[in-house]
Amino acid sequence: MSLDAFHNILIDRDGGVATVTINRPKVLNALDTQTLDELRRAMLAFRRDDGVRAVIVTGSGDKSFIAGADINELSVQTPTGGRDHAMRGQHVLDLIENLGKPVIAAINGYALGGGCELAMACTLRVAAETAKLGQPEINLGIIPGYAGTQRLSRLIGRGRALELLLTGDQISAAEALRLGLVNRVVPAAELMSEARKLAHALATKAPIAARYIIDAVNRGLQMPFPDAQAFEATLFGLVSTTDDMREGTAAFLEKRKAEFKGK
Ligand code: CO8
Repeated sequence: MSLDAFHNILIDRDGGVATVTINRPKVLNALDTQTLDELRRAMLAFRRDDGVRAVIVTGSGDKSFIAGADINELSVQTPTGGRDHAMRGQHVLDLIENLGKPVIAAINGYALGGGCELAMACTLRVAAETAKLGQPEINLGIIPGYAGTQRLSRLIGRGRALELLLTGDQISAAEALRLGLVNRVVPAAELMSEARKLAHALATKAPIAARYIIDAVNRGLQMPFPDAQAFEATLFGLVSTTDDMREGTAAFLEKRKAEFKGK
């Protein structure tokens, strides 16, 4: 992937872990159309690249992860333009959610509106103690448009989601942890090292099993329970055909560490 192709995001590779940094510090890393498109292209490249086993998404600076969609663009939006914009954003977040490899949001500050929505599309969320999360759209006279109403209620439950959506309040990282909106909270100075440690640990796991787990959870949640069970069983059958299954079970029996190849 050519790094020159991007203006609003930075990409870093360290072994099997790719880190994407949203880099628009003057607007607290707000997502405009170009940034969303760059994110889309980066995610498609990661999906194709078998060498990428885990991805971290974070924001530049120490103040903001993503302060939402770019309000300069929202303020002049037409009804059809707004719908298209929302659908483009939803498509990019769907790509992140179903990348087939773990994506970790390293929430280094404000994760508001579209920023909180993007974090929720990630597989796991690690937040700095100083992070603030929320869906403040109602204060702008709008509603979330990147599926925040749906992911938030699925992640933390309908009642808690409605409270955050209707008040527009910002909550602390500690409160987000209590609600289940983030997985872990760490001191700000340790955020990136913790996120990298977690990403590298996940990158050593069996890639096909990781992909099927993400698929079984994400798609299974959209299905009636018996269909989801059948889907899980089918994926179980498929994973049983892999070299990684033979390697993982043999390594256990031989009391050694498994070396997964993603085959
Ligand atoms: N868009 C554009 N610019 C922004 C944004 C944003 N989301 N957030 C901050 N900025 C800009 C500010 O305008 C300011 O610019 P300038 O220096 O030129 O005045 C700069 O970033 C620094 O911000 P502040 O001076 O406001 O910094 P503070 O520390 O005082 O406050 C806050 C930080 C609390 C994060 C504050 O900036 C804020 O409230 N930002 C807006 C947060 C928000 O409402 N986000 C939700 C946006 S709506 C959304 O995300 C909907 C997503 C779905 C859209 C669907 C498509 C149609």
